[in-house]
Amino acid sequence: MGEHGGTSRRSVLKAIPVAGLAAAYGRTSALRRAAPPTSFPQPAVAASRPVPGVASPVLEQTLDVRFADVFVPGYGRITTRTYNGTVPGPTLRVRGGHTLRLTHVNGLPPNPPHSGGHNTPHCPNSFNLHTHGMHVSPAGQADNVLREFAPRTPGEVSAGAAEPRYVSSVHVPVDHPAGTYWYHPHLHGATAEQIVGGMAGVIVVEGDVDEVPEIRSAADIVVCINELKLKDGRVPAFTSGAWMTGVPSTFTVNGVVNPTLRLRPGEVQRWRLVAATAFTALRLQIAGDDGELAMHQIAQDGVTFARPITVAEVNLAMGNRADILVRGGRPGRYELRAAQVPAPLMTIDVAGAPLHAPMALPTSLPPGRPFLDERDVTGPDAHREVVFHTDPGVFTGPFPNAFRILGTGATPAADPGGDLTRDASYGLFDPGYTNHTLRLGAVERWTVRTDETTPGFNHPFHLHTNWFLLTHRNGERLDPPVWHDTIGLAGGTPGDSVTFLVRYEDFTGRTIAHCHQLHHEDLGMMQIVDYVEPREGLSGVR
Ligand SMILES: [Cu+2]
Repeated sequence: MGEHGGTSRRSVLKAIPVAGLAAAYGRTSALRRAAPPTSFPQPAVAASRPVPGVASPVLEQTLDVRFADVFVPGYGRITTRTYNGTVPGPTLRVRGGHTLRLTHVNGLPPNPPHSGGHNTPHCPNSFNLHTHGMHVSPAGQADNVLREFAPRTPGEVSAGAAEPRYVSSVHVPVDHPAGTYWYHPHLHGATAEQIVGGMAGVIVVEGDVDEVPEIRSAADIVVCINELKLKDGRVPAFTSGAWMTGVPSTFTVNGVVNPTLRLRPGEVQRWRLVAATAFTALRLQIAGDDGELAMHQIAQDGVTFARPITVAEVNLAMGNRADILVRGGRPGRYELRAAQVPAPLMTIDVAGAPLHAPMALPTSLPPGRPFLDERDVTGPDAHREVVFHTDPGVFTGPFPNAFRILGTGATPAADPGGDLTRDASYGLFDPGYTNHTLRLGAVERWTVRTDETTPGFNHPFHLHTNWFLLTHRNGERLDPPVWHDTIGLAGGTPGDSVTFLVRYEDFTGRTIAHCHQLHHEDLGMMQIVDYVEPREGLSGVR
């Protein structure tokens, strides 16, 4: 397999200035786009290219995973599990019809022994690949989060065996919406520890929205927000439920604490905001001494809106993305801040000569997905209601809380006649149990509710493989409804709910729905969904 990138290019994967960025784009169409106007850290870029004998272009990239020493400007040197020695990993740019062909090298040490059951953290040195938000196959070698890319065993290390390599091959449908997605490891039991060490990268699907004249002339800037959990320059091992307590989060944008972006008065930039966070939902604003910069949101979770929506704040739960247009106004310093995060995420320096004619904002956009019609939902079988619920003090040992998903399709209790609040199985992840059988072509309504009384326990709901159309929050209709792949539910607000419509399309296979507060997921707040052909499976909801 050809490689362009991978370990040999580690030295360039950091804070590349404009010239380096253009070089990294190489032979792609990206050279047509306006480059960022000043030096601003951007991840390295890997792009698809024609491959002899293959009908459509392929993005070939090695993702080399091992402990690496990384310098985080504004924090210092850290030692952490990385993709290709950088935080975040390289940005992967494809178009509909292309294929991602990724080679994963597992250069991590052997896994420590584990005896605590599958719903406690385990196998921190195994991983896999999730292409978060993308509508691609969840099966085989594609977006299959039930695979495991294991490291060498102690015996293999002693014997000098080669580091294992694993392949992902993800075909992007030709009509895939153009937008912003991301990749990260998703092995149950290891996800949180790996993501808070910086294992995350951005996927850009290029397409129609990029050709809108006002967007084509705007600089295309990745803003990948990582939440690192570091103590003495390392991620502490996930050995107790209180793991994150007392370890402050370090937030970086493209691997730098509070980098500065230059924006000229009148200039419009397109920012691809990615919440590659594990624990913290981000309520984002841009404010300065002399006022705010408006955010003109053009997409949510990779799906372009019908028109830009001007908002004072953008809410990103863990895993969400938003594409926004920002136009430089009054000169001065502004900060991108998230509520509840004490330090600014990045600084915006509006400076320089004003543009002779301010750049325009588009008035309409090519919508990424059509809306679903609620009239397609018929019958009581089309409604699933799931509930995020925590029971404290259920287990002895370092992980006492039971993080459950109850309601439709809940994992059965070990003792159905007993005290369900103390049950060791009820509503907890069981990889052998199918919580939801979802038939292709069906349109269903889900309501996801939280019982959560603890403010710190927010529970973003994430469904793999298919977007859903959020129609209601707490029973109130959204106008317009918005496509998501992840939707936040705050802790401390028991009774809060979201309602969405979803049509299961194109791909069969077993995958998952889960809470995207990632230590909850590792502890069992996850379900198996099985996408099946229409004639398979039981009729109705299960
Ligand atoms: Cu949760």
